[in-house]
Amino acid sequence: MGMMHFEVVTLFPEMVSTIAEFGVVGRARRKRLISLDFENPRDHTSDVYRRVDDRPYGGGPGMVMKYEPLAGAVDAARRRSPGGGPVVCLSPQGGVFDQATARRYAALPGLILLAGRYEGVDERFIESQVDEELSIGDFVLSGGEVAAMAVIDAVVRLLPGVLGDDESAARDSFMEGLLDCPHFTRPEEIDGHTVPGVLTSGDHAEIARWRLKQALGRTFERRRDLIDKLKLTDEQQALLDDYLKEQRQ
Ligand code: 4G3
Repeated sequence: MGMMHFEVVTLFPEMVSTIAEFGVVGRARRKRLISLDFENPRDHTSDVYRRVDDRPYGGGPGMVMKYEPLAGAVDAARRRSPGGGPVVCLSPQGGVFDQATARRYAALPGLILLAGRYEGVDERFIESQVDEELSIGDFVLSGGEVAAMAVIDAVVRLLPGVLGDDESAARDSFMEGLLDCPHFTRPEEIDGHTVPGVLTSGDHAEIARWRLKQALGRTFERRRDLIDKLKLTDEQQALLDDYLKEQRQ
């Protein structure tokens, strides 16, 4: 089983490297299930000021990342990537990242993530060297680093051997495409708040039905767009109708 290799092209490698120390991603790296390396465009400048950005043609506010330092950095990252992999630029102009994209990336030998700063990247570099532009959501960040970290985390969790059996990201097919059900842990009563009785009943079939019903109800209430994408089975539709009926009582 080949380890997946991540390269991040960034002006702030120390910022991104923190994810490789902690939690699930940290453990995956220590187990050699992934490798993570960085390339700084600043190390691919040839002028005395080590300039990585410049003013935009046409005028206006902000700065644009220069082509040449990015080209040098991405070339170095490609040379280090054993099985290759696409160059993905994190940007608000990209298609929106989702679990399906995470699954597609998890099947690749590697990923080269470009985390831009300033107002963005010279468009000629995107046209000639970038395979995909990707956004983690409709909001603006000061740089692509936090977005790159989100993508790495979501992908690493899907790699074989990364999660243990009880924390496995695999969800049964009934729950796919739905928001998660509510969770509770000890104590059974706290500040007058109790745990739904079904969860302490020991009836595992009834617990599974309750969880699916909650997942359907919460998804309907909070994310109608996700429900509309699904083709509910007769059983799921009945559970959702039950949930909505109980809410109205
Ligand atoms: C513009 C990604 C801004 C162009 C990056 C990079 C938000 C996201 C930036 C560019 C970002 C996101 C840096 N902000 N929603 N800022 O994924 O290439």
